[in-house]
Amino acid sequence: MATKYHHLSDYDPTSIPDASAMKVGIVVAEWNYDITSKLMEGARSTLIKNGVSPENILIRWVPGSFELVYGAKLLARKSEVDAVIVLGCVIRGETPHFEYICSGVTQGITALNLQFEIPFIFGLLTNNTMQQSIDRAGGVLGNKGDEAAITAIRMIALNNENFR
Ligand code: DLZ
Repeated sequence: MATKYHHLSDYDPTSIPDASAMKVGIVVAEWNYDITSKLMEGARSTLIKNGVSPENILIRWVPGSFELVYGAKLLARKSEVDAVIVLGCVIRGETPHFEYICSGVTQGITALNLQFEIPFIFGLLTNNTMQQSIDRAGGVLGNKGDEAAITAIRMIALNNENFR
């Protein structure tokens, strides 16, 4: 999503739907905390900047990215949020762990999107190096947390539309 050529952090605020009545859940992984805490701050501040009230933002931490799917499911089941954003950072190592975690989260979030009537937003950094993650967590390529927040607002607005 956040490449050198395309990222949403420089969005046009006038094009974002009214978010003042929206409730948003955020699930964040503690693994790579220096990165994920910045993603979380980006998401939270972007939601607030676009009208979501702080008391309507529900944040829950989970140990690692693999736990994001279960955390997101709990928020969907046990709270009344209109969308759930998951935020995590997986950095490629020397073993195939990276592939397993990334594919588990991707498939899990896809399944939740099909299972529930609210959108689940994929804010997982899947990078080869720590520098790539730094660049995407408030660095030169913006903040993927901001992008996830804007995506959540747009998807909630879409869900609220009358299609008839
Ligand atoms: C085990 C593990 C590894 C090796 N790497 C990461 C990572 O880069 N990013 C991340 O968010 N979590 C990692 N984890 C932890 C797993 O996501 C998970 O928390 C554990 O396997 C326990 O289920």
